[in-house]
Amino acid sequence: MQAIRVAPARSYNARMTQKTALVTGASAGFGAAIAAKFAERGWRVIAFARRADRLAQLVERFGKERVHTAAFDIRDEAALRAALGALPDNFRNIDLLVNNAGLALGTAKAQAADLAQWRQMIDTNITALVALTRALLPQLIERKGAIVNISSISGTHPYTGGNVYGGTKAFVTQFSANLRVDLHGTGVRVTNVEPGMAETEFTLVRTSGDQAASDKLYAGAHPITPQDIAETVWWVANLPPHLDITRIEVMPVSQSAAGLQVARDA
Ligand code: NDP
Ligand code: 8X3
Repeated sequence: MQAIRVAPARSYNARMTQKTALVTGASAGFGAAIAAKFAERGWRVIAFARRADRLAQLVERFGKERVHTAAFDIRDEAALRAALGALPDNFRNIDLLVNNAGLALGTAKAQAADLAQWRQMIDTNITALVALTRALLPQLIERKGAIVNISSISGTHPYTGGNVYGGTKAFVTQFSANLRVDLHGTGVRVTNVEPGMAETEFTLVRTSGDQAASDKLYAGAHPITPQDIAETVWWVANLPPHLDITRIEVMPVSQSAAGLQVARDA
């Protein structure tokens, strides 16, 4: 009988330490969970967000060799370029970009919405995302890396008060699709993740700190958790290199899309 050959054991960490992920919005919610998951599974992680104290928790947990942080407003393109320029040598070779930083502001209908809030969503969810993506594309191509964009079901399914937030996420969804086409033949993977209702700081931010509104929204809904999305991103980023999950819509079982309405005699 032929002997079965067993490959020499290598630790999980030893296999993965060469890889580096850059995660935006890593101070809370999905981004913090994604950064932690990749760091704990052996990747180097670059964590961007505004709140330095939150980012510092990642360094405390995983150490400076594993996590590098930069605290700045991602809408500030000069600060973004400075943060990229200041990456330590061992964090310079980025294999995965997770464009996660983003927000919804306000729940008012368009006719009552605040234009400044609309601008902030566009500047964060769209303009900053494309600026960072453009800056990293050459090295992602060189390294046959991957991009995971965190979009939203609100980019596909309209709802009252979703107006510009949903518009920004529709942009992200279409940008992901167009990136895939432009990157055809480069080996770079692009995935658009489209989560539904998830309990993070999202609703607190959207309602300017209304904890009761946030609690009420999620009560009894068994929403998506940050861990769920971190596991999804881990899965798409670690598939064999010939596979690209182009889009993935993730909802809690409790949520479904029920669309059309009719105004009679309007
Ligand atoms: P959180 O509010 O918990 O996290 C948002 C993250 O984005 C924070 O780390 C925040 O960091 C960062 N961020 C926001 N604005 C800026 C900025 N100007 N500069 C730098 N960082 C910024 O929300 P989520 O984790 O839920 O959101 C993450 C992504 O997921 C967003 O793009 C959101 O649209 C999307 N999403 C959320 C869903 C949900 O139901 N929760 C569902 C579908 C998609 P800091 O404040 O420290 O700067
Ligand atoms: C967040 C999901 O449905 O609250 O993007 O807009 S939703």
